[in-house]
Amino acid sequence: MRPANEALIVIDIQNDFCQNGALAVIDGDAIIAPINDMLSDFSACILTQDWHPAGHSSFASTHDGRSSFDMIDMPYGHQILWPDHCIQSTDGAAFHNELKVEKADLIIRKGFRPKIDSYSAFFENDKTTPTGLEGYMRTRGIDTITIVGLATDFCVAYSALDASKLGFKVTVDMTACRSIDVDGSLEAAILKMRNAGVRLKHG
Ligand code: VGL
Ligand code: ZN
Repeated sequence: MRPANEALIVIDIQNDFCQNGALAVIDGDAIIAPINDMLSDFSACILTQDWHPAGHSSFASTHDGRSSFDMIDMPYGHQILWPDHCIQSTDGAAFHNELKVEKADLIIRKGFRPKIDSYSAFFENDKTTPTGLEGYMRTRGIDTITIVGLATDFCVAYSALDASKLGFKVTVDMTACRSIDVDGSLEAAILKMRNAGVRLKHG
C-alpha cells in the first residue's frame, strides 16, 4: 500500500471515452484493468468525471456551422470543439462498469459550467476557476500525485501541468493512459509535461 501522502487521480474513465462512446479514445478500455489494480494500491484515490450540461459551449453542435475538432476562440482562449459527450446523467457520462468506483474517496465533476470547458482536475480552462481539488489534497496532507486515465493529451496532461504548477510531485503513468491525438496534441502535451518536471512513467 502506498503511503498516505500519495494520491492517485483517475481521469474520466467514462463510457463516452471508451469503446463505442461519443468521443471514444482508441484502446481506452485497455487501461481499466491496470487502473483497478492501482486503485487497490493507493490509500487516497480520486476519480474525475467529465460532466457537461446539454448544449455545452465545448460541443460543436452548440455553434452554427462548426464541426467537431474545429478550433474556436473563447473569452478564455482557444477551445477545440468536441462531439457531444458526457452529458450529465446520461449513460455516456457514467463510469465504465468495470471501473472499481467503490475504491474512490472522492469523485470530482468538471465541465459543468455551460460557458467554460474544464480539462484539468484542478482548474477550468480559464486557468483561474478552481475545482476545489487543491484544497482537498492539501488538507489530506498529500504532496505526491500519480495521474492515469483518458485522455493523455487533454484531461490527463492539463491535470498534470496544474498539479505540477501547484507544487505537487507528479507522475503520469503512461501505461495507464490513452490519447485522442488531434493535430499533434499528444506530442505537444508530452513536451509540456516534460518541461514542467512531470515524471512520465513508461513501464
Ligand atoms: C476530455 C475532451 C473533452 C478528456 C474531456 O477527458 O480528455 N477531452 N472533454
Ligand atoms: Zn468534455
